[in-house]
Formats: sequence, structure tokens, C-alpha cells
Amino acid sequence: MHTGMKSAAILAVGMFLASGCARQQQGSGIADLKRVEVKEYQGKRLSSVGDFVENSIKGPQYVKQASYRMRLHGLVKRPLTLTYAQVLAGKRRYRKVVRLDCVEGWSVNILWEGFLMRDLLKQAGVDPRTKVVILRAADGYSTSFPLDYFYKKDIIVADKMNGVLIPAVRGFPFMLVAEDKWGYKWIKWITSIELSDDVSFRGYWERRGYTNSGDRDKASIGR
Ligand SMILES: Nc1nc2c(c(=O)[nH]1)N[C@H]1C(S)=C(S)[C@@H](COP(=O)(O)O)O[C@H]1N2
Ligand SMILES: [Mo]
Repeated sequence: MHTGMKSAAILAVGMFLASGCARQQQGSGIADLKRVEVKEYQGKRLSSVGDFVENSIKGPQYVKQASYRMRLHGLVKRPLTLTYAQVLAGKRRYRKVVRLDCVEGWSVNILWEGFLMRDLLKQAGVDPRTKVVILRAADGYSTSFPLDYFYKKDIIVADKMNGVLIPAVRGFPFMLVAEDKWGYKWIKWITSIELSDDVSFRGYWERRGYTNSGDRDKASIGR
């Protein structure tokens, strides 16, 4: 072996050892998940956890389960700050294949699993003045929905995709399965849910020209 190459190889091994654990924790882990994820459901071929195009506003977030908190506030009857376990506790589980379409032109068909947003709202109690549900995330991202979106449809807050826990880069611990809405409404790394009567609220991409409804059957830009 050429000496230059040899020292480069030794250096690489050293770097690998030095960074070992941290790297494993910070890595996407997607390669491993690809082997164990569900690939087909009720005869339908699913996309893979590796098929998403990562384009989050601040890059992947690594939310720790132990220190995670979800705030439910605003026009709620009981303001709550829930731990990871408390978010999941006592809620009926649902699973459904739902397609996410990004405005950039790619789509993924994934088996989502979690609980209904409606059941989470019920836990905090919805003040009748509520018109809008504002969701915020660990990276400062935000989006919002009319309250009745969660009552007219069975909208899932997912903790699993294709049978595996949602990996960090894909939104651990919770992602909204915003069925029939463009990808920018599918907020990942959810940390806060605010009930509001402010119908003029606009989320991160909505403030930058994307439609507030985010309806997938309509153009994503314009009014
Ligand atoms: N917190 C947060 N959630 C987010 C985003 C983001 O930047 N931050 N991007 C949205 C967009 S534009 C899409 S298409 C979907 C899927 O994005 P991904 O492929 O980067 O996971 O997540 C949505 N949820
Ligand atoms: Mo997107």
C-alpha cells in the first residue's frame, strides 16, 4: 500500500473511533430501518423511509425522548405540558396508508401509525371560541389548520411510519399526517399545539406565499 494512502486509512479509522457513539446517535439510521420497515400493506406497495427528500428549514432535528415536552395551550380548558409517554398514554391507536406530496414534485406512500389529533385536543379540552389549531416544532417551523379539519377527517398524529418509530430526520417523536394537504402542512418534530381564534395566523411557508389551506387538490401557491 502507498504510504500516503496507508496514513489516510489510519487517520480515517482514528476519526471513526473518536466519533463512534456520537456519530451513531446523530446519524439518520435510515439504512438500518430500510431492512425492517413494512414494505407492503393490504396489497399496496409502500414507499420507504429512505424515499423522502430532506429539505427541512433548519435540517434534521434530534429530539431526545427523555427531555421531550409537548405543550397544549391557548384556548384550551386545561393547559398541559406532556412528556413523551403522556402524549401516547390512553389513546386509541390507528394506522393508515396516506400519501405525502411535496410541492417540489415528489411523493411517498407510507403506512402511518399513531393516535387521532382529536383525542389529543380532547385531553386539553377545546374552548368553544377556538377557530384555528396552530402547531409549532423543534426547528421553529409552524403551520395551522381550521379546527374542523380534525373533526371532519380522522387526522393522525404519527409516532410510527412503516411499522418503525419515526426516525429523527423524519420527525421523531411526532409528525402530523395532514391527509389531503401538501407536504408543508405535515409538520414534523411537533412541540406545541395552540388553540386560537386568530384566523389571520400564517405558518412558516404560508407566510412565504404558499396557500393557507394547503389543499393538495389546488395549486400550492396563490390565494
Ligand atoms: N418541523 C418541520 N416540519 C416540516 C418541514 C420542516 O422544515 N420543519 N418541512 C415540511 C415539508 S415542506 C415536507 S414536504 C414534509 C416532508 O419533508 P422531509 O422530506 O424533509 O421530511 O415535512 C414538512 N414538515
Ligand atoms: Mo415540501
